Amino acid sequence: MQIGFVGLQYSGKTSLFNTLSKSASHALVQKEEATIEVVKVPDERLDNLTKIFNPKKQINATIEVFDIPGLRMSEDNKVKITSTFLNSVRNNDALFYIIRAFNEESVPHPMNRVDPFQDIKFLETEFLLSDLAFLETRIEKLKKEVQKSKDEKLKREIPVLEKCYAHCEKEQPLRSLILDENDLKLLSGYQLLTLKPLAIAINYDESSIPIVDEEIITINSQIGNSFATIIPFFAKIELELSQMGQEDQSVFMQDYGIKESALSKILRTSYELLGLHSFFTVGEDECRAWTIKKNFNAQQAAGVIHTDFFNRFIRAEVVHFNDFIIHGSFNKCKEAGAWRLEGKEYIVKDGDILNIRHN
Ligand SMILES: Nc1nc2c(ncn2[C@@H]2O[C@H](COP(=O)(O)OP(=O)(O)OP(=O)(O)O)[C@@H](O)[C@H]2O)c(=O)[nH]1
Ligand SMILES: [Mg+2]
Repeated sequence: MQIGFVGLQYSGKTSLFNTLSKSASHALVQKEEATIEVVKVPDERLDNLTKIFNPKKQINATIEVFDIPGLRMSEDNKVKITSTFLNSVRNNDALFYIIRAFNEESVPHPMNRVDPFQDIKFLETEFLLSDLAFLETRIEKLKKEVQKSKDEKLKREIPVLEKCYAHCEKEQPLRSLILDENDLKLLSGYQLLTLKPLAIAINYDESSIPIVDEEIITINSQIGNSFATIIPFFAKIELELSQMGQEDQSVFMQDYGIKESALSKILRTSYELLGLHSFFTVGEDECRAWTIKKNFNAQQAAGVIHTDFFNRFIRAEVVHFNDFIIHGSFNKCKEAGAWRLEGKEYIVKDGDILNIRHN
């Protein structure tokens, strides 16, 4: 799963990116000019399991974060979207607009303003235009092809694309269009930008901390029904925060009145946007968190561990993390009836500890 940081130049994308990478793993991959990093998802439950099982290693779930260079002013004094930029944006499962709300004279804004709402609108409009242009071309091309080939499968695409086009024409992002599973499947290859799950992360000054909740309410009402989650963060102080030990961090956050770190907000929001959650496997060798879609059944979850586990699935032994902590061991869980054998249709819950029986 990959999330992308998208925005105008100097909005704080790399600063935020660095707060994530400082506090996490360091598998740094350079891709063209943009940077991708594999970020460990912190999970206290997994830390607890590691304390109990004392395995050789702990493996956290990971998520890939893509820091895309921002849009800048070109020679003709306009901020223009480039195809390199759009291609970088397309490559993500979910987008985070990183929006500037901090004032800093030494850092220019490409349009000489500090106005979060206008910046959000700018990005939304550009992405809508990109989707519109794509849909228009695609519909035209499909119609010609269908006329020639009479291909029924291609023919079925046309009304779905036309529905999308009409929605974009009303200046509404595709995220807000009701689409069924078939529509979504058909559209999935197209990487439409306004269909991607979206969060808007706004970068405030530390002096704005006391008024940030109000600010977010205002911006929420300004953007209306755009189906995006808005989260505030404070790049400058959070960078300091990410370099501290855990205890200092909590003292520091309390002093500043920061309720949750940017890292935690970004990862939590990513899981929500993408409809993900975690299950665990435990043992002497490793305690590990695995990421799955919320509707995955036991067999699909087993397949995330290993394709053989999917193919040769028999049953899953299941104990929920909370029960495990209450009872203290698998045997005690069995005695208490908190240990279960589930078949492949069982929908795995967030925090389940699984052991897959296979042949
Ligand atoms: N005062 C202040 N400065 C900030 C804040 N966030 C970022 N900056 C500064 O703004 C400048 C740009 O920050 P970056 O994080 O590099 O911005 P970016 O979005 O990655 O920029 P591009 O990659 O060029 O698109 C740096 O000098 C930062 O130190 C903030 O919250 N407050
Ligand atoms: Mg940057």
